[in-house]
Amino acid sequence: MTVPKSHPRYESLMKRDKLIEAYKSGMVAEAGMIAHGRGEAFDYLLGEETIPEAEEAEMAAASLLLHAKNPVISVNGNVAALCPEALVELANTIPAKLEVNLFYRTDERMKKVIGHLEEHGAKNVLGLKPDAHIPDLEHARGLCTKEGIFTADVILVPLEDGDRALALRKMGKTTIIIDLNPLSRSARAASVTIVDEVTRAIPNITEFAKQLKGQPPLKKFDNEAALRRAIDRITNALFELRCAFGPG
Ligand code: PTJ
Repeated sequence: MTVPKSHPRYESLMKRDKLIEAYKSGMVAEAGMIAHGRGEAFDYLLGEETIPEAEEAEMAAASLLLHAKNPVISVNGNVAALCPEALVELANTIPAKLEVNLFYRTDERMKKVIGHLEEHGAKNVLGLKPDAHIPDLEHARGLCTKEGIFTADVILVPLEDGDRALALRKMGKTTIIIDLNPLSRSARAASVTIVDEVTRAIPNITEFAKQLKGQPPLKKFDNEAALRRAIDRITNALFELRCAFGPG
C-alpha cells in the first residue's frame, strides 16, 4: 500500500504495514496483531508522543543498562518487526546482548526473528538453543539461555506478558518493560515501566545512554509514581475529550 506522507495517520499506517508484512512472513504471531491494536488505543489516548513520565523512565532505563553486569534485551516478534535497526543500535551502544524470547515459540519463528535481526546488523543473537528455564513458567515460554536472560541482572523486555515479567522479577532481576498500557500486569510488575510506543522508546533509550556514558548511576526510579502520573494523563485526556462534547 502507498500511503502519502501527508496522511494524518502516516506513521501509524506504516507501522501496521510493517506488522502485516512480518505476520505474512511468519515472524509476527497472530496475537501480535491484536496486541498492537491494544497498544494503538493507549497511544491514541497519550497523544501519540513520548510523555514526560516515559522520558524519565527511558533515562532511568539507560542508566540501569549502562551500569549492569550482564544487560540483556529480550526480543519478540512485534519488536523485531517494528524496529530492528534501533534494537541493534541500542545493543551496540550499551553494549547489551540480544536474546529472542517468544511467547508463541516455534523453531521456525525463532529463526525468522534472529535472521531478521542479523539482516539489520545484529551479531551473536541468543535464544535459538536454550539451555536454561525461567522458574515457574510453564512450557516454551520459560526457555532461555544461561549466557543471556537466565543470568541477566538487568533485562529490557518490550511488550512483555504479565506472567513472564513477574517470573523475571521473582528471579531478582531488574526489569525494564515497554508497554503503552500502564494498567497491565507487566507494567505494574516492572522495576521501570516505559509507557511509550516501542519505536519511540528504543531510540530514546539509546540517546540517553550516549549522554549518560561514564556518569554515575541515576537515583532509584519511582515506578509507582510514574505509573500514577501516566494514568492521570489518560484520565485527563478522556475528561478533556468528554468536555469537548459539551454538557448533556
Ligand atoms: O512474538 P511473541 O510470540 O513473543 O508474542 C508477542 C505478543 C505481543 C503477542 C505477546 O507478548 C502478548 O500476547 O503480549 P500481550 O500480553 O498482549 O501484551 C502486549 C502489551 O504491549 C499490551 O499491553 C499493549 O498495550 C502493548 N503494546 C502493543 N504494541 C505496542 C505496545 N507497547 C508499546 N509499543 C507498541 N508498539
